[in-house]
Amino acid sequence: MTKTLEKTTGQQIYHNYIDGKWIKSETGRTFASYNPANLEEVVGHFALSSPNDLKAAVDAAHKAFPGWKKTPAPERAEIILKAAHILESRKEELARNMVREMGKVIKEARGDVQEAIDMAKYAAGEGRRLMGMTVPSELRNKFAMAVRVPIGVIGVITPWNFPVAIPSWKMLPALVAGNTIVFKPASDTPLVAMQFVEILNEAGLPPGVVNLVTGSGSEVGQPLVDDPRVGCISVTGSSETGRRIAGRCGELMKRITCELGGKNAICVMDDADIDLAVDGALWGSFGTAGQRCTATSRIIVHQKIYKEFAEKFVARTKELKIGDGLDPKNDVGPVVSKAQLESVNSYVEIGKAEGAKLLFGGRILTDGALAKGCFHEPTVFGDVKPTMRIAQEEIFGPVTCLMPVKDFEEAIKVANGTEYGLSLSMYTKDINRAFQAIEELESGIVYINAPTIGAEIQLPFGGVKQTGNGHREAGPTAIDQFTEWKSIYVDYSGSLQKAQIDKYEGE
Ligand code: UN1
Repeated sequence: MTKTLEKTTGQQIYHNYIDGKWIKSETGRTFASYNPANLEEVVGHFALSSPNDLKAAVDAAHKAFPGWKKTPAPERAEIILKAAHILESRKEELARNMVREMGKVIKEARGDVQEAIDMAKYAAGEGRRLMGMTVPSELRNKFAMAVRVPIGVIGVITPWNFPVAIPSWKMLPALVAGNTIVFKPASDTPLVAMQFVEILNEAGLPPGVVNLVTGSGSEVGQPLVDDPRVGCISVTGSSETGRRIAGRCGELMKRITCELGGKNAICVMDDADIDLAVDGALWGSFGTAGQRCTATSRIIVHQKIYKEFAEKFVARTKELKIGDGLDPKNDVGPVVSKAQLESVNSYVEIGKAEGAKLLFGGRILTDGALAKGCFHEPTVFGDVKPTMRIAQEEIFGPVTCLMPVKDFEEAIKVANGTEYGLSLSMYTKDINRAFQAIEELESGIVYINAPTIGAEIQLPFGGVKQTGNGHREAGPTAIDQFTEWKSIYVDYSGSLQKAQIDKYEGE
C-alpha cells in the first residue's frame, strides 16, 4: 500500500485506488504510459490488474453505497464543490501531465481540466435540486409524487482524448446523485485519471465511494461489465467497444449509456462569411489533432465558393505549427500512439486510392525531434464524394475532407448521410436557412456559424443514430443517466380508494 500518489513521474509505479487506499495489484505486472511527443519518455508504470483486483474495487463500492446514498445530497455536493476548487488550484499540473500522456497542446489541456471544473460546479449545484415531481391524484386525500434514487455502483469506462473532462461528466453527476463508482480509465492516460481520483478523495469522499483500477479491457473492463452488483455502465469510446459492451449489458438487463463515434460536418453556404468559416473549419478539424468525437472531418462547401474556400483553408493549414504540445507556439500536437498514427495514415492511402484529391499533408512527420513522436501532418482532401470511406468512417486524426455541393438541400443531405449523428454545423448569414438547418440536421448537437467542437457542459451532450443509445451526458440530463425514478402514492383518506374505478363507478 502506498499512501499518496507521488507527484514525480517517470519510473514510479502507480497502483489501484480501492477503498480509500492506493493498493498494489495482485498480479505484480505493469504497463507503461509513454509521451506521444517523445516515445523515449515513460510517463509512469501502471498496474496491469486482474479480475480479482477489479472484484475488490466492486466490493468496496458496493459496501460504501448505503452510507453514501444516505448522505444528504447537499452534503455530497459540498465535496464536489471542494473538488472544483482543488482542480482549479492544480489545473496547470494536471494540464501538463495530460500533454505528456496524450499529446494535446497545453492550451487545450487546460481547457480539458476547465471542463471538469465547470462540471464540478454544475454538478455541485444539483445537490440542492435533484428535482423530482409532484402531480395531482385523481382521488381526494391522496398525494402523488416521484423522486430520484441512485442506481448503486456505476462502472465508468473512459477514453484517452478527454482524460479529465470525460471522467468528470460521468463521475460527478453520478456521485451527487448518490452512486458509488468503479472507474477504469484508458490505458493511454492513467496518470491524469489517478490525479483526478486523488483530488476527489482529497475533497473528502469517504473510502470506497470512488475506486480506480487500471488494466486491460479483457481483465478489468469485462469483469466490471459482468459483475451483477454494478447497476450501470457509462462508456465513451469506439463504436466497436460500445456495441460489444451494450450487447452484454442487454443480456444482463443492465443500464448502459454509450457515447461513441462521430463523422461531424461543417456546411458552408455561398452567403457565409468565408473567413469565419475557414477559422472554424481549421479549429474543428485540427484541434486536438482531430482526436475528438466532435472533430470536423467533413467540410461541405457550396460549389460557388468551393475554390476560394479550399485555397484559403489549405493556405491556413500549411501555417499550422506541429510539435510538442508543451511548447505554447505549437498549434497541433502528436496523435496518441504509434498504432493511432498508423491507423490515421492508412486513411490517407485509402483516400488516395478512392480518387480523392490530396490538397495538403498526408505524411507521417519524421523531421528532427518529431521522429521520436507520433506526429501526422494536418491533411486536407479535396473533391471528396459522400460514398468514399474517408467521408463515412471516423478517422480520429488530423485528416479532413472538402466536399463540394450544388445547394443548401444537397448540403443537408450529405451532412446527414453517415451512420453517425453527433455534431453538425451550418455557416450562413441567412436566418431562414439557419433555422431550416437547425430543423433538418440529424445530430445531437447543431452549431450555427461555429465549428462542430466546443460543447459546454450545461447542455446535453450526445448523438443520434450510431453515435449513442439515446442517453445524454452533461446538462440537466446528466442526472437521468444515473438515477431511477420511484413513484410514490400517499393515501391519507383512511379508507380504501380504487384508482380508475371509484371515480367512474359512482357511490
Ligand atoms: C469528445 O471528443 O469526446 O465539444 C468530447 C467538444 C468538447 C468535448 C469533446 N467540449 O469538443
